[in-house]
Amino acid sequence: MSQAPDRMRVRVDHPAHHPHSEQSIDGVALLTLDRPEALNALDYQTMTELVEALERLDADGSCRCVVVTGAGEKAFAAGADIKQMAAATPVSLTVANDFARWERIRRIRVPIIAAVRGFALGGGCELAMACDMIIAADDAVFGQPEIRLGIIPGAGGTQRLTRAMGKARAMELILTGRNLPAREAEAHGLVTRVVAREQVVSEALGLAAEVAARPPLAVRAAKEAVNRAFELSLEAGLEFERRNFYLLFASADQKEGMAAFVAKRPPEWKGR
Ligand code: DAK
Repeated sequence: MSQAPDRMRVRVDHPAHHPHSEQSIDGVALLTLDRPEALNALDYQTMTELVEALERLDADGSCRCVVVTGAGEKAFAAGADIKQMAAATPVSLTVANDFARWERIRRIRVPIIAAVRGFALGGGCELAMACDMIIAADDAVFGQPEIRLGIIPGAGGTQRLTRAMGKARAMELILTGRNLPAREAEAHGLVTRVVAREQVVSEALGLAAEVAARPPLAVRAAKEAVNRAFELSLEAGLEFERRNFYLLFASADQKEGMAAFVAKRPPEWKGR
């Protein structure tokens, strides 16, 4: 059944405390793909809301880390919306320029953690891989089933899965469309860690709170540098790392971090 078009499909929360502890989670935002009746399939509206929410949070200096998860029992996201995509033509895809939204996710500077329960298939798997880390439930299932629909992954699957797991494994998954259970995904380096289903969001929020407590300029530089490892030659990547390393010595937070270490006190970050 389709929903009323005016219903928001991405929920934005700013939890004040970690759900299972007193830990403050200042600076952490939780985005929930909220279309459980369609297994959070990423239709145009959902993708637009997701990208706009991420860009708003990225522009807001008080947000230091974002967690993205899926509502309901069954899925993080079961892919792009097949019903919406079925009638597409090369021309309609070119006009819609859907790839631009995915490109905008790639440009988000604040770290993003995917908290994956249940299915992360097709575009859902690609969205999780576009995030910086993945916390997976033991019932999580990853996969690129596009081949079974007569297409191939379109939002980075052939590239990111291959970089994460190597050619031999990515080929098998993409050419067969086989689902990959969480433990196998963990063994092959696709996910940061696997936890019990009930703990996925709290684990991701806890990790996000740790990242949010680190000096934000250094965090952003580190995210950017790690991502360059996938795009640059080793020489260019090392050069990029070194330049950013030098640059951070112009920040108040570098002075503070090192002074606090020497004085044996906790640092107070300024984000400058
Ligand atoms: N799209 C639309 N509706 C979906 C959906 C999807 N991907 N996945 C599930 N649903 C809907 C089902 O149609 C059903 O709706 P009703 O029939 O009740 O109205 C409801 O969610 C519950 O699903 P099922 O009844 O199928 O639930 P089951 O537990 O039996 O099966 C399943 C769960 C995950 C195995 C199954 O739903 C399934 O196979 N889903 C499709 C998975 C899939 O093939 N995903 C890849 C889609 S292709 C691009 C960016 C991205 C992409 C392409 C281009 N550009 C930037 C241009 C990505 C492409 C894809 O992701």
